[in-house]
Amino acid sequence: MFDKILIANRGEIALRILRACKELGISTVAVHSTADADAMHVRLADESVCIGPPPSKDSYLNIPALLAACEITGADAVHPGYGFLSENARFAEILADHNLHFIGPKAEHIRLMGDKIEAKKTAKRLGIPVVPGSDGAVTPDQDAMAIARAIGFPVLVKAAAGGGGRGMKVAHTEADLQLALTTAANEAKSAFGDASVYLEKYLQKPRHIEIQVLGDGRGGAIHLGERDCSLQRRHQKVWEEGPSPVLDAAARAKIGNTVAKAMQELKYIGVGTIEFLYEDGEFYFIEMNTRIQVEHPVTEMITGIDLVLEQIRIAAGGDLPMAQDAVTINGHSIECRVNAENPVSFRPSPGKILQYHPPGGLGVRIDSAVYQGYVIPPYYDSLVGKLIVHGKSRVECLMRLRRALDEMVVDGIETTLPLFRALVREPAIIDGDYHIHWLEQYLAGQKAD
Ligand code: MV4
Repeated sequence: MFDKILIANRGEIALRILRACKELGISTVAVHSTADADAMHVRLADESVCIGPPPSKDSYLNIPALLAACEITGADAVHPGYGFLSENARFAEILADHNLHFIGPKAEHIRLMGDKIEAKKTAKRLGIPVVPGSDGAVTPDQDAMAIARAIGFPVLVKAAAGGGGRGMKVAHTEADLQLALTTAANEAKSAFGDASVYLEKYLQKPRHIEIQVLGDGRGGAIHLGERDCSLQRRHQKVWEEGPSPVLDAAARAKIGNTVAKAMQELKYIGVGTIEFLYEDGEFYFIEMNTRIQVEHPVTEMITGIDLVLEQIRIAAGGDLPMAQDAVTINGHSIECRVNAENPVSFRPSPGKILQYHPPGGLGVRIDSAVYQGYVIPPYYDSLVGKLIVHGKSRVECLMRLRRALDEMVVDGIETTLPLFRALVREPAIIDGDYHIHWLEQYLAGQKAD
């Protein structure tokens, strides 16, 4: 087991990792920019190192500074959290070159899943259902039209190096296709340095359902059910829940076992999330994330498995916590990402938190690193904290969420709490009857009112 873990992140996920380390008896090194000197994870870590000025490129993305911090403190492993360097294969390799352990998948798997074309080819080879589309990259001069006709319009042009919604263009008709290809390729070239694009059938109103997996790196892998993340705004998840309101046990077992088997074949190590679009009872693979995700607490609440603790144990050579048939989905969990943003315009609202009262009670969890008097810096994401609620059923979970939201106080800055107080009372949400475009249509309707 590791003696000392350097947490190469900030905010709530740094605190989350720190908690798992403490429960494993592992000492912790916090790193921070000058803007985060008063951050909670710095206060609670055994040691802390300032790694640079506020801009991420000069601090949390500064690999030489992170290596120096490992050297100074004698850390033997690094946990990247999510975002920043968490899916940077080169970082994983550099750590290995310095005899430091990267708590995450093998660099080859990070690289593989970072290329959306290779990821899709691998998924298909491993028996995971994928969206109908081109077999690899298409070039504007290549007969992309024939491929698009075979798929059927509307089609989506996607950047191989994209992901998370970046570098996507819809072509509704043949006339649109050439422009969509050229625009997507040019944008991909300037955004990612790689102009490769591929085609997919455009699914009009799917849900976003992702499967959590855990692999031991030796051919063992289990799935831990799904999270429905369809409520998004501009590709930012807002409300995530598990299990999905539209999946039954048979559908869950079928797709879960398909994914677990694929991870066994890959000899995948650590946590991973396979993202699907789900429409008319069919799953379509779109991407795989090779990191711990913001919304991991939803899975923890319904399975009772501490995903970050398992991530660390498995990285140190440990076995999976249980066999697949011991994984049970108990009750229902919903996570709301409370951001320091105006709830209508979503304009960031950094500043000092004057009053902070988190809700409590049975089945209520707050993953947050803020406190009364904390100043939210303008340099990073605007997450105040994640309100995660669990109930024996979705109805009980919704009622508990409504109570917790009404109890929560964050004064001094604007937050998206009012949005969640409205959503939890919205009939379509109460019925679980929504898709990936539902929230933006709802917000547009609010603005129109
Ligand atoms: C799609 C799609 C429809 N059809 N692919 C957006 C980000 C990345 N995860 C993939 N995304 C999409 N891929 C096909 N073939 C619609 C989206 C999409 C989306 C997906 C999940 C959650 C929210 C979304 C919002 C807009 C578009």
